[in-house]
Amino acid sequence: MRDNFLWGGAVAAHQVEGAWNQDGKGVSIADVMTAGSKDHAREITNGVLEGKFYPNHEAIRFYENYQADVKLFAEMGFKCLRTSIAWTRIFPNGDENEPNEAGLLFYDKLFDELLKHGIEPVITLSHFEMPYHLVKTYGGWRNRQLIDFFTRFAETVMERYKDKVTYWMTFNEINNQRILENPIYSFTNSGILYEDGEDKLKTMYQAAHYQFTASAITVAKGKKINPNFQIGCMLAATPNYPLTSDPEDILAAQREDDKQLFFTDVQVRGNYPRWAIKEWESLGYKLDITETDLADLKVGTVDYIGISYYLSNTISTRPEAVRLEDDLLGDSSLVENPYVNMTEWGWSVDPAGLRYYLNMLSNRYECPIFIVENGFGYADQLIGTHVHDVERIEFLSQHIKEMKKAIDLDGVEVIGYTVWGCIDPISFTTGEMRKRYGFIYVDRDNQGNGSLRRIKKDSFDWYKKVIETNGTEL
Ligand code: BGP
Repeated sequence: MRDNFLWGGAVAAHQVEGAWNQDGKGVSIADVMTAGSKDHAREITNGVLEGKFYPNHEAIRFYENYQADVKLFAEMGFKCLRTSIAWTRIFPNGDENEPNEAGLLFYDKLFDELLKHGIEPVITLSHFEMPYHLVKTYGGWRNRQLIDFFTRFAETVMERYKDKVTYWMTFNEINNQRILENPIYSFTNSGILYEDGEDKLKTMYQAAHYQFTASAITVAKGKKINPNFQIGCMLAATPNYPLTSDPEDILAAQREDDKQLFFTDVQVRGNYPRWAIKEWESLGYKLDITETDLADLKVGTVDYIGISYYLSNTISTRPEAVRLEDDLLGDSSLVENPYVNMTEWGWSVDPAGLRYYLNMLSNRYECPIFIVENGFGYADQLIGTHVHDVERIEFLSQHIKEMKKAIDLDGVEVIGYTVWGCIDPISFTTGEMRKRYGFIYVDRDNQGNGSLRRIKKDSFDWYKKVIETNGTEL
């Protein structure tokens, strides 16, 4: 493990900050989504607030508590904190010409606080929190104008924080928009709700193209602002295993990997993979892709790949395979893997999959990888003043071991590892508080009750030791 390895934690503005309409902040798409649970989906409202419970409005009030929270991160020895800049604090509606100074000031204060403790901010520019106004008025990323709005936002913050932030990422889990069957993904990635009968795949490709272009322009602009900037993409990394050695299963799994890596292919290599161009031809898609866009994609390739890793998928076309209820891929190919366990939320637990995927990315792209999310969602119990989260310690320790094998034995270049939800956040997919990830417990429940008091879990001291020993003591 290198000495300057970036150990730390990760959150996103909308999942922790709260203060959803304070100091000039505009309404983001996260602010119009109601609470859900593992059994009922979050509702995407039309932005008219009708007494429903919107968990992101208050979240865990990091906006007011950031100093005390950063102190706890420092106590664990964090080298970095990954968070996002809420687009709506800077450009409340997204289409203004001038930024909101109060919003810019908040991140000045947050980054100064982090740096004071020797913690480097790692910043995502768009983490499921675009201005809702851009959805209503422009149709979200269906619209080419979004490229200008996004790049103006990106340029503004990169200019402002050029001496405080080195590591940036453009779009969080950009490949999630590939999941066409669950509206939460198109809405949070792209601000798009598909209409009945719409060719979702075509719309998705168009929106992704505008995002790729915006990302590439951002990389180019960022490098002009500060040549030392490291600007990455961000991929939800989910290996797709074939269930059997039936060649059809192998091909189906390979195709699924390709669909996921389509996004990284463009952002790392700067051009579209050949299979995608063939697919567009055969489906008769004429996308709005200009020569200038293609030139931008070539110039604005990323410096590193940020990944989130939680689980693996298993794929089969065979009739006897046991299909998963939650068929996110939309073609009934997701099946049970008899070799891995599932969490309460149906996420497989597969530490070796992390090593496998790191190798795959490293071999395919030969570029540095930053694990910016890995974590264990669990319904932790507060017993007296303690949370004995042994399951989380076990999960993280197994994953770090596999990461170390990838680094030490396989030569993969991993620059850092940040544990998702280092302080309990609002869950993104379910909007719950009950699905916790933190080293720090936050006293708040699914209905929004609780004192918001912070309590160290057992994993707090464990992770402190991991960082102190640079991953030796697990
Ligand atoms: C990723 C997101 C995060 C985060 C995490 C855990 O997809 O980038 O925002 O929340 O998943 O997901 P969840 O909160 O739904 O358990």
